[in-house]
Amino acid sequence: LEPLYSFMVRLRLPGGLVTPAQWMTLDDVARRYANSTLRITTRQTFQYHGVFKENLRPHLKAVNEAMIDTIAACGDVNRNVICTANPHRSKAHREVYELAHSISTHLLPRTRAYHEIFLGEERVAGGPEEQEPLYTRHYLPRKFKVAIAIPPENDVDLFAHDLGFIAHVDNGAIRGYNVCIGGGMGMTHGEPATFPRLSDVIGFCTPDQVLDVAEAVLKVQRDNGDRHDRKHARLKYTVEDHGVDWFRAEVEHHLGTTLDEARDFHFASNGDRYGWYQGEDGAWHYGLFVQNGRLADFEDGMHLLSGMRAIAQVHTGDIILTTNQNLIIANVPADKRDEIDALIHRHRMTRDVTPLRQASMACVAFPTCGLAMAESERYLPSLIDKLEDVMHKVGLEDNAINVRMTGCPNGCARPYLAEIGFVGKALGRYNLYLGGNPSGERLNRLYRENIDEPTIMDELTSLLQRYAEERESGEPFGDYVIRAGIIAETTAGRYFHGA
Ligand code: SRM
Ligand code: SF4
Repeated sequence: LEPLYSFMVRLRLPGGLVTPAQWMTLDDVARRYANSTLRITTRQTFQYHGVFKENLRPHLKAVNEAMIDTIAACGDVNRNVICTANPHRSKAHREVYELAHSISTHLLPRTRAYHEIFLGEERVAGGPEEQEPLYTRHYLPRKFKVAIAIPPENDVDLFAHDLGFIAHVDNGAIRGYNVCIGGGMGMTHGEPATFPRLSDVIGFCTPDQVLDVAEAVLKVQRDNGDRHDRKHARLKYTVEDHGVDWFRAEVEHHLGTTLDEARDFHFASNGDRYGWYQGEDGAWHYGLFVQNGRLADFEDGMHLLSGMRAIAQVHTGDIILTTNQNLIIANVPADKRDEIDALIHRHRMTRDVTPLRQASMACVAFPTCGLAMAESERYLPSLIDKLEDVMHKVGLEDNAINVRMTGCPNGCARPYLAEIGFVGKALGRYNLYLGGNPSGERLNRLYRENIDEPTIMDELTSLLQRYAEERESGEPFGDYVIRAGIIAETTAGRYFHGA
């Protein structure tokens, strides 16, 4: 008798767009082959949990029939390419969405193994001659992540990824992209040689150079990344070891040309927009808050899964996932808004959600993540309840403070960018980090180590009270704690653990 193996399935969905017809399939698959939930991830795609081994093939086949795959969603390859959400908002948004697809396709492994193993394609013996043109025989030293942002929005946390492109928009048209290299979040508790790092801007390229630049950066990492120590194998350490100038020179060597001078840019926020808003062409979009990305029919009557299914049945636009684990019902004609509103209402898909909760994010952690040291997705909502009470008492109920939690230091919810970050150490115990900023451009720093909920509440109650009394007009919490001397600013990843 075989153990009841159960899998997680992660889709490749560059830019996070799903048509209503695809949504129906993805929903069917969740109910038939998984645990009847859809989980929006921090990389703008879906994960399924609880897929039993016997259901794995039917699951992937069904998804494939909806023109979606899971290729390179995991592994030492280029992962799901993320971009500022919603191609229907403007011409520039459409362009970066298409670019996310192009980069994903360009950097996709060529192997047919996926089709052979999961989709029933005839199996062909591989051999040394069957080499990946880009990845060659040994693939990359480690995962590789690409993000594209359109300022002033930094919903993708542009500086958290191995490679980032910041669109330079002039008169509504994208003239090119600042190129950023060397971001990453993961670290290991107690190992200061591992640290989160923000990427560096190394220059500017034109839109038609982007694929070549992406390929060049990938190749520099492929050939120079550390293949001996997986904890030191991400591109961020290659940049730390060799220097930013060396890395840029290597990229330029592959390109056969130099990158242009970086352009100025300004990011205002790394959050999402909620409720109804209009795009450039007048069409409407509805940003729906999905707590920690979990779409399910909850026992308290909030039926997010069935509600979205009902919406997909009547919706004529698209549905877009965001990198903050939320979704957008996009491209809604004005005369369809009431119908969508009625469905949102009928399925109780929104509540009075505070700005604090809207700005919160948690990774999956227990029960499915094998690397979790503490709860995250299942715990953060109740901690937010308590923090909401404090916010209310000190008169901050209308304020958003970016709160993120992960069950271990791998950083899947990008907690080291949060104004208040919690990182699991053991069951019920977290490291508390302070000092990120709401535009996702500054790392936070460890404030208290290995603390339980009563201590978390004591610490944050007094800090929030001080913040309410002492903050300057418009000053975000993350800036305040630095100005008030509560925590020192982290100026670079290598100083994350001190100095
Ligand atoms: Fe992650 C591993 C979940 C985004 C850094 N991540 C995992 C695994 C697969 C655990 C494992 O290896 O066994 C988790 C599966 C949990 C489960 O039960 O579903 C997991 N990561 C997630 C998701 C679902 C978090 C979420 O709640 O949304 C995100 C799915 C991404 C996707 O759709 O592709 C997710 N992971 C991230 C991010 C954020 C991002 O990409 O923007 C990071 C930090 C950025 C970075 O890569 O530096 C991240 N995940 C990691 C790491 C640490 C990597 C490192 O460099 O140290 C691991 C562990 C590893 O790779 O060894 C990991
Ligand atoms: Fe799992 Fe850790 Fe990622 Fe959370 S941060 S999903 S606990 S690997």
